[in-house]
Amino acid sequence: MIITTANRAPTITYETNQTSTVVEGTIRVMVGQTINIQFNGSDADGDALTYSVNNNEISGTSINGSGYFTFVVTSSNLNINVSGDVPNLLVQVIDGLASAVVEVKVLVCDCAGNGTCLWDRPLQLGTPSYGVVSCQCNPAYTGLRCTEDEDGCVTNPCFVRCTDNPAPATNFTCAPCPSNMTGDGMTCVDRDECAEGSHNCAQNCTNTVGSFNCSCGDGYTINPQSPNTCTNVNECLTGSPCASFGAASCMDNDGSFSCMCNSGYQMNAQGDACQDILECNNTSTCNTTTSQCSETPGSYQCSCKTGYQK
Ligand SMILES: [Ca+2]
Ligand SMILES: [Ca+2]
Ligand SMILES: [Ca+2]
Ligand SMILES: [Ca+2]
Repeated sequence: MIITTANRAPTITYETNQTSTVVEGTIRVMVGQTINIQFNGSDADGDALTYSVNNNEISGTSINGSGYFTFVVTSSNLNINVSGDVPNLLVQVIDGLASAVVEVKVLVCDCAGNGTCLWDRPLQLGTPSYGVVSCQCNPAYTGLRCTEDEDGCVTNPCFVRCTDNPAPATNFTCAPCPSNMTGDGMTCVDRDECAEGSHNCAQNCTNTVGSFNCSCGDGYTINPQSPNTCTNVNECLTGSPCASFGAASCMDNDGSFSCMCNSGYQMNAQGDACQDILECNNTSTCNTTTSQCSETPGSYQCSCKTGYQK
């Protein structure tokens, strides 16, 4: 007599290894790590059991005959595309006729070591059952997976030229301000060359935006061959600056000129005119016994008194 009974389906349970972090039934793993799980199938009929992972949809997964599961988690193994169906990580045990299936929920952090894993949604890719979490990139990095060097020059922060600092350095470096300006490279303002003493004017300096101008004081004029230097003006060559002095001649000097009274004249007390020297006031000018002194402009004459001759 043959007794037949209906096949009873197997059951399956699992334990993650000690190193896996499991939160609310979901394994949290960093890219580069390996997940190991021991699956335990049992069958009330004592049938031989075979384990499998869902049709090899996910690269890097394997399970041996004892139910020991391995998943080498790399970026390329994840097999989650931006578009298209997201696979579920399913492990199956079959007794030849019936099977039991269990889903392993996995969230992966793939921030290239340059960011913080945002384990809470929104996800970067996939589903809450099998997905990649978003990254909060460290300041020097950007991109979905924090693999790109953030361009510190995007906001054009420099006055002249911006150079991005390569990660892991942050921010940017500004070229120096133009030589005629001063500042930190982000902000450049006109230099006051006159106030800071960096001008090369021989005499007077006047600041301008972007440069400065040289000028000369009275008695000097800008040297056309060297506009920062000043040359003496020869006032004696222009007009007759001593005309008001009368009998005077002009003597140029560096920065000015003087009016010198001609021979026979002397400067008056006010210093503004040449007056005739009254030689006859000096009794020794002519021999008063034999001659008569008479003034002439700029000189004098001794004329013989009656009874005398030269
Ligand atoms: Ca950068
Ligand atoms: Ca200036
Ligand atoms: Ca002069
Ligand atoms: Ca005289």
